Amino acid sequence: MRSVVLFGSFYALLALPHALAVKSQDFKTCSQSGFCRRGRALAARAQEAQSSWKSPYTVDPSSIVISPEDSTVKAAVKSSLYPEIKFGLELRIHDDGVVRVLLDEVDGLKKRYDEAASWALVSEPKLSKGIRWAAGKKELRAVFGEKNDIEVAVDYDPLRVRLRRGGEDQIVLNGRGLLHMEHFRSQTLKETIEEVASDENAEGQEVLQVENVRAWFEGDSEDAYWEEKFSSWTDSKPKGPESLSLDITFPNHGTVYGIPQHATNLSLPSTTGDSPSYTDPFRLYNADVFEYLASSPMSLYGSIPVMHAHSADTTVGVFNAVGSETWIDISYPTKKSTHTHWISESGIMDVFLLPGPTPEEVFAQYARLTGTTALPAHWSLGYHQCRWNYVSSDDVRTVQRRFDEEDMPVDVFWLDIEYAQDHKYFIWDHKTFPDPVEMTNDVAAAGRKMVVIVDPHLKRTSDYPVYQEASDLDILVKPKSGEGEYEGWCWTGSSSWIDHFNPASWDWWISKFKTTKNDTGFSWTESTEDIHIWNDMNEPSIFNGPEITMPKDSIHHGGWEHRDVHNINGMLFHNNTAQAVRLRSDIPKRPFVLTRSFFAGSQRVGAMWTGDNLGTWDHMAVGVKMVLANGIAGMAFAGSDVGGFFGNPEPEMLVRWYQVGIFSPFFRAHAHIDTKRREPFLLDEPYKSIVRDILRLRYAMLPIWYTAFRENSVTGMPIVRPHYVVFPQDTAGFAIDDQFFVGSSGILVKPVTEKDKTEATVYIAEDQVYYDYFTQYAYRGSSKGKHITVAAELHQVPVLIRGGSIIPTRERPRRSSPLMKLDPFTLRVALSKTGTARGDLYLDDGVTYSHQQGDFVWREFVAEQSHKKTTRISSKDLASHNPGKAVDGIALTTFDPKNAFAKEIEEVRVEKIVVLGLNSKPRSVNVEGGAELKWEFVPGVAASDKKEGVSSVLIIKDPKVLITTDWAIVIS
Ligand code: NBV
Repeated sequence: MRSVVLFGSFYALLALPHALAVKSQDFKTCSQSGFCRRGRALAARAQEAQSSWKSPYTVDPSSIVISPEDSTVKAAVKSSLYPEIKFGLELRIHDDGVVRVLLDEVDGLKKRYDEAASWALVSEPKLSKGIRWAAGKKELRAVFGEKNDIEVAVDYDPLRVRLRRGGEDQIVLNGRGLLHMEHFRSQTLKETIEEVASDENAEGQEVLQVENVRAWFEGDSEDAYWEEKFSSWTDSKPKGPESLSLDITFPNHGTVYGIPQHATNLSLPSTTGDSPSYTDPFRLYNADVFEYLASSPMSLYGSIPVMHAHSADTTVGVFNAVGSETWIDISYPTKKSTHTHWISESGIMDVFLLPGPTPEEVFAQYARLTGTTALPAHWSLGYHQCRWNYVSSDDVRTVQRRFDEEDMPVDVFWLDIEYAQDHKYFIWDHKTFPDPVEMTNDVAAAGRKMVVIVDPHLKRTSDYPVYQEASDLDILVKPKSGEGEYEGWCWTGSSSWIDHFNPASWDWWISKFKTTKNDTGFSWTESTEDIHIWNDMNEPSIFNGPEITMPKDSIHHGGWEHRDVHNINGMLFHNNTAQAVRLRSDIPKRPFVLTRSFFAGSQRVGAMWTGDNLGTWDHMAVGVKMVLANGIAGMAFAGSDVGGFFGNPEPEMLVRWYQVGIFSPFFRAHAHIDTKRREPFLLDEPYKSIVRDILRLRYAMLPIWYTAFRENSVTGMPIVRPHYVVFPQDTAGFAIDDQFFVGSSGILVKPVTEKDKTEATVYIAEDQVYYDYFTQYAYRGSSKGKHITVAAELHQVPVLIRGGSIIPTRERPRRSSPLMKLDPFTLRVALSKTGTARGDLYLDDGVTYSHQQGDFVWREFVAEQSHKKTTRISSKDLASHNPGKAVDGIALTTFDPKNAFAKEIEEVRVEKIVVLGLNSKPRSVNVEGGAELKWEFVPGVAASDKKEGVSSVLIIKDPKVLITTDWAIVIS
C-alpha cells in the first residue's frame, strides 16, 4: 500500500535507479483472479479434450425471429449444462457492414450490465435495410455488403457465429467452444439439485448426469464464486459468478494488433500455445501500475477492447464492448491464424465484427461506432513543458523567461498537484501562487496556455466546497452497502469520488469550471479561459484500495457495482471535464483535457499519455510502440512523458527522447518531483542547441501535424501510422513498430531509442525514392522491401520524405505556435520516380468551432510532369473539389473558399519552394502566365535515376504565390 505520509523518503526512493521495479505483488495475475482462473481452466479442459470438446450452447431454430426492415435477427439460446436457463442472441447488421452480436441472459435472477456500448458509441448505429436472412436446418445466414461478398452465418449446434468473406471464415465466435456466460444463481442452487437427485430416482439420475457434464465443462469446484480475497482485501461479490468467456478466432489472419494499453510490441505476442512470449493473458483493468515494466501483458491506465487481425489479403477487427475487467489470451496455432480468448468478469456479450477488408476501412468502421478525435486546439500540438511541480507563480514566470532567453518555442506550462492547497483541486495555495490569474495572463501574453491538474479524489472536509457540494447533492460513489459515501485514501488523505455515471453530477461539475460566480456554489473564479485541464489518477487510483483502485463492490448510479463499469470510469471523468472546459466560454472553444485513464470512445474527448514511464532506453522505445497501438484503437492523440517520469536521464538520453517527442501526436516533457530539473534550457552545449533545433522542427512541421489531425478527425486514420497500415500487403513489415509515417504526409520517421548510436536502419517497403529530410540524400527502396542505413548522430533524427510527397512547413522560429498564424510557408516537393508529387494542407483558426461552419482552408498541392518535360506545381482548393465528402459534418458543396478564416490569412505567402529530384537544370521557372522567378539549382541525383546520392535541389525563392489562392508554377 502506498503512503502519502512518508513524502520525503518515499519520493527520494522513487528517484533512485535501483529502486525502479514494478510492485507486481500489488496486482493480480490471472491465477489470482477467480474468473480468469475459471476461464483459463475451461480453455485447458477444451485443449485436453481436443476433438471431443463440444460447446454446450445451441440455438433453438424454432425461436428465430427475423425482422427484415431493421436487419436484426433474434433467437433463443440454451446451454445443455443448465437447460432451465434462457439466453437471448441478437445479431444486427449495420449499414456499413459491421455486424453486432449480442448475447444476454433472459429473465435471469439479476440483470447483467448492458450499458458499456452506450458509453462508447457515438450514437446508435444505423442498421442496414432489407438484408435477407435465410434460416436453414443447421444455420442461419445473411449475405450483404456493397459487393455482396460478406456473409454472416450462425451455426445452431453448437452455437457459432462466423463472419465470412470470399467463402472463407474471417472472424469466428465460439469456434473453439469456449463460450460460457455464467448465469446468475442463488448460492443454494447446488444443494437443491442434490436434493432432487436423492429424492427422485429416475430424474435424479438425469440430474447427476448433468452434474457430471458440468464438471467436465466448468470444473468440479465452485472456484471463487461468492467471495474473493486478494492480499488484505475481500471482494464480497454479491451477485456471485457472472463472467463471460468467449473465444474469437481469426482462421486466416496471423497477426493481431490493438487492445491497448500494454507496454509491449505492436504486433501482439502470444500468451498461450507453444512457448508463449508471456505467461499471463493481456489484461484490461485500468490500473495505476507503479513503475511499470517495459514489456508486460499487465494492465495499465487505460483499456480499449479493440483488436485488428491482419493478413496480406485482408484486415478485420473486433470491438468487444465490455467495461469490466477482461483478460485476453492470444496464440498463433499456425503462421496464418490466430486464436484469442476473452474472459470478462461481468456484462453482456456485445461484440462488433468489423469486416474491413483494409486497415483503412476497419478504422472507418470503428470510427463510425465510437467517433474520432475531435479536432484539437492547434496550440495543443505545440510543446508542453510539465514538471511535478513548478512550485510558485514566480517559478512559472522564470521558466517562461528562460525559454524566451534561449529562443526555444513552447506553448504550454503545466501545474501538477502542488498548486492546490492540501491538494484540494481548484483551490490555489496562495502562499506559493498568490496571483494565479495574473500569472496565467503573463503566460498568455506570449500566446501561451497553462494546463492545471484536477484529479478525481475529493478531500473529505467541510471546508472544501467542491466536496461539500457533491456530498450534499448525494452524487458520490457509495460503498458496498449502497449507503453513504465510499471513502478511500489518496493525495488528499481521506477522500471520496464523484460518481460521473450519475447524470445529476454532470451540470454541477460543468458549473465548477465557470470563471465567473454563479449560483451553483463554488465556481473557479481564480481561473481564466487560458487554463486547460489535466485529469490524472482517474482509473481511479486509490492508495488503500485493492490493486490501488476502487473496491469492485462499491456502488454507482443505478445500483451497478464498480466491477461492471471500472474500465469506463476514467472516460466519464475526462468527458465531463472536457465538456466543462468547452462550455465555460460564451463562444465555445476547443477544450484541451489530458487523461491518464481511457476507454473506447475517449478519443472523442481529448489526449492521453502513457503515464509514469521510467527514464530508461527500454521505456523510450516501448513508448513509441504504445503510441502506435493506441492509434490503432482510435486513441490517436497520444504521447509519452519526454525524458521519462522517474529518474534523471543523461543528456544523450534526453536529446533522443525529445526526438521521439516531436514525432508523437502529444508532445510533453514531464518529470517526477524528486528528479533534477531538466528543462531543455538547462542543458549544456551541444545538447542545448540540438534540443532547440528539435523543438523548432516540431514547430516547423505543425502544418503537417494539424493536417494529419484533421484527417484523423474525419476518417479515424491514425495520426502516426505503423507500417502495416500503409503497406498492408507487405508481410515483412507486419511486426515493424519502431518506424512510422506521420499522417498521409509521406514523412517517415525512425527515432533512435538506443544509446551510442550513430546510424539507424530504416525499412523501405516499395520501389520508390525516399529523401533524407535534412541532407536531401536520395535512397532507393525495392518492391521486395529493403533496409537502408541512414546517419543518426546525436543531432540527427532519421526522417525521410517518401518520393511523391509535398510537405508544407513554416520555418520561422517563434516563441509559440499562435504567433505563427501569419507566417509564410515552405513547400518541399519530393518528386517520385515518375516525377510527380502531391500533398495537402489544412488550416483553420485552431481555437473555435467556426471550422464546422466552413471557416477553413484546405489546399491540395500537385506536381505533374507534362509531355514537354516541364514540371508543373499547382495549388488548388481541395474542399470545393471534393463535393459530397464531409469535413466535420459540413457538406462541401456549400464551401466558400473565401470564408472568414481564409480572409484572415489571405496575405500569407509561400516563401520558398524546394523541389527534390528534378532531372536537370531548368531553363526557366515562372508563375504560369507570369514573369520569371528567382531560383537556384544544385545538380544531383534525379528522382528517376536508379542510383543513390544527394538529390538535385531546385530552390525557388519567394515564388510570389499565396497559400489560400489557386496558382501554378511551371518549371521547364
Ligand atoms: O500528480 C503527480 C503525479 C503526476 O506527476 C504523474 O504524471 C501521474 O502519472 N501522479 C501520477 C501521481 C503519483 C505519481 C507517483
